[in-house]
Amino acid sequence: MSKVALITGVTGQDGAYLSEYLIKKGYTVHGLKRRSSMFNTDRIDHLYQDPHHENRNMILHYGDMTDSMNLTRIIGDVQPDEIYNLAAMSHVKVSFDVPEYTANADGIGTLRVLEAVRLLNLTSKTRIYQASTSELYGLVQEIPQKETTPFYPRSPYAVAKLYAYWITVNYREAYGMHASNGILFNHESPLRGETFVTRKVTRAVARIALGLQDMVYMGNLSSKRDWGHAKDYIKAMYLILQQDTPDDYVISTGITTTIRDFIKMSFAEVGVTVAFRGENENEQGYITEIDEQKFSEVVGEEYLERIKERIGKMVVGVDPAYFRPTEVDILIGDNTKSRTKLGWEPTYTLQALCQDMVIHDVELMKKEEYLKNGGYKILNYFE
Ligand code: NAP
Ligand code: G4F
Repeated sequence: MSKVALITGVTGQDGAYLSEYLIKKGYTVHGLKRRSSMFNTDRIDHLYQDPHHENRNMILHYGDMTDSMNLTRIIGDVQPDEIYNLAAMSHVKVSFDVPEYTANADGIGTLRVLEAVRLLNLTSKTRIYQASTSELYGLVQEIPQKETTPFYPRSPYAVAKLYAYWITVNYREAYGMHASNGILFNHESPLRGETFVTRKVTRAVARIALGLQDMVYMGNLSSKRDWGHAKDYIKAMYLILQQDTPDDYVISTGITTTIRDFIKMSFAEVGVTVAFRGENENEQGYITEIDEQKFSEVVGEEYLERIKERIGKMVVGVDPAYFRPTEVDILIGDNTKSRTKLGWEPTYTLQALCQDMVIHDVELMKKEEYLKNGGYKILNYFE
């Protein structure tokens, strides 16, 4: 009998990689998808099977984290061995705009899942993974952060996730449920949402290299993040649920980098050297040099003349509109527990991750429809 997993947030970055990973392991994967006016299944289209297909191993259900009744019905119908609760309004800056909704979906949504499992008498059958976050550390109380570091959330998103973290611990202790938190530090990939900082940068680098746009406006360039590859991090989620006893784990690389340095690394992937001058909102990044051979190999010789005209010109500016009311200045995780207890370790370096994203975005932006439409799909618009 194959194992049955239910993934909330199946259409997101992690949901897509995790679905693929579990299907390869022989699981039947059920995914919770909220209704939208467009399909919004781009990340999982290659896995989706038509309902008329026999013996499907990927099945989608309409549902929403804000609707207890549908969650309870779906969990009752699916009788999952494992639930991966990944659904969330996951953008920190946007959570300041929609704090009540964020609390409902990210905080109470987690309670709804746990309570459904309890009410359906599935506590001894169903294991639960809760997508907790390094944002819980916020105004960090210790460097690096580990499982015992006190939390100090700095956004409505992080406060909602704090509730989700503790309600997961509480259900584990109160009802003996196999419910665990993965405290995941930032993880990125070519599937990352376009308004998170790494993807915003790699898309912009690709478009600037191809001459489709002149520059990009960013927010705080000095904050530091511990970035890993989502493909590594979803493996940790799986491992957490395979343990005999439930527990909470930090998943991180242990290396932290500024946004500024990630921008430089991303331009370097296409052979473009960028230097910064100025401070705070007056800081600017401009092109100082071009490695013509590298640029030609990665982007294409036909784009070389245009980018050479940009030497000495500004390609990165700062717009305070992207600053957050309260910022998380530095995140760096100590992954000793996950290494020793789960046997997990990251396989991608930051440079390999950056290269994966930049090359993907160069190819994406070259596609005819992006060029035809100008590809102006929200780069500088939101967050
Ligand atoms: P993501 O790409 O933003 O995906 C979020 C998923 O949740 C999407 O499928 C989204 O559906 C769904 N969703 C949002 N609100 C919902 C609602 N009310 N009902 C049902 N589904 C809803 O996020 P991710 O990067 O894959 O992250 C997965 C989880 O890990 C999230 O809980 C996030 O907060 C957490 N996390 C992420 C990171 C990271 O660095 N990526 C680090 C730590 C923790 P749509 O496709 O319809 O929008
Ligand atoms: O990429 P970000 O938006 O990610 P953030 O806020 O760290 O949150 C992500 O990681 C969390 C794990 O720690 C997850 F829980 C959460 O769901 C999400 O996936 O921003 C990273 C940093 C911030 O300091 C931000 O101020 O980049 C800075 N930044 C600078 N300019 C920018 C920009 N962030 C965005 N999104 N856009 C900018 O233009």
